[in-house]
Amino acid sequence: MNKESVIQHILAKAANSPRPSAEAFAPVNIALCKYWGKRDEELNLPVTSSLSISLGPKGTHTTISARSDHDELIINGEQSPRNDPVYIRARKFLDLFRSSTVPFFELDSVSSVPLAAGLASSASGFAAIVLALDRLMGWDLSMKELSILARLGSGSAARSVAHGFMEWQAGESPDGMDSFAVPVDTPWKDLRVGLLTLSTAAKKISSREGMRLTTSTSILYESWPKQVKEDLSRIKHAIREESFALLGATAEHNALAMHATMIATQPPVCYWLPQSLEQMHRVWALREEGLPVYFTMDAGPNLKLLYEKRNEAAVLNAFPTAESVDPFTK
Ligand code: 2P0
Repeated sequence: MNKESVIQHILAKAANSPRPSAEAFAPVNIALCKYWGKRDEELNLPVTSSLSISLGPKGTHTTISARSDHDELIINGEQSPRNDPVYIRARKFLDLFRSSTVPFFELDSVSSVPLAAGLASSASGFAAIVLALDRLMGWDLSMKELSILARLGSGSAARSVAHGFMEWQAGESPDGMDSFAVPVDTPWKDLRVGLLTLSTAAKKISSREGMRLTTSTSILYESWPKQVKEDLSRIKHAIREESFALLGATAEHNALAMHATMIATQPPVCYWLPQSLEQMHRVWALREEGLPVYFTMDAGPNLKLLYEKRNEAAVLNAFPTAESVDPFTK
């Protein structure tokens, strides 16, 4: 099964009333229970389910227009050079949606997080393209279908088609029609995420390559699906009960378990910098002193702190460079 046939299947029943231009916003999402490993690389089908929280106003705003002659891609105000990997990936994704009525696109994408720095910019980027395309072409697709299309661009983009908590259900079907994200509809008004950016340099090993190395060579990967099953159920329980300690402890443990599987890869996939470890120790020390703060980390050296509104001042006092985000404002 390839991407083209999945798209054909989804668009076969879709409406079709193109307009000249459309725009959309998709939020960044931070996984509390991570996606790490694919069972199908072509369709970005995951080995396990995962669960994330979006970052409210942080994300990607994309304007897309139909063009008849050639593509025009502007990312963060810059006309990307043709050999830039971000540009190549976006163009390849757009290739999947060209038609005789709309052979080329003009895309203007502005992201409020650094590209390729483990801050999930590709997730909001691909989700925003899909949401904007849906409006441009007048497809009027369901959230499930939009999530499937976004997944074809980047796995984690499946979770960026809506705000709030999103659970990406792994599914079982080889065509991935049952692999999409659904909202976990429980707003948690007092939850906060602190972005502790230690480096914005592009990562040396892409998530795709990191996942490939981990699934094929890490001796610890065997236990990952079992870990996710337990963590996912704990996190869903924590969300239902608004139990912050359970949410924070499970999310932190899940992130560390994911990084352990990566580090046990040959050659090692280690996204941490010395500063990352230093900040982890600071979080643990603060917790020992009684401040309920936890962290999660993705495929990069930066920490995302988890805490509640009532402890926001204390967390920002301890981490003055952190940017505090209320996930449930837009
Ligand atoms: C996540 N990450 O659940 C995990 C945790 C990074 C660590 O999803 O190859 O950019 O496009 O499917 O989605 C980053 O991987 O990878 C990611 P592709 P993606 O957020």
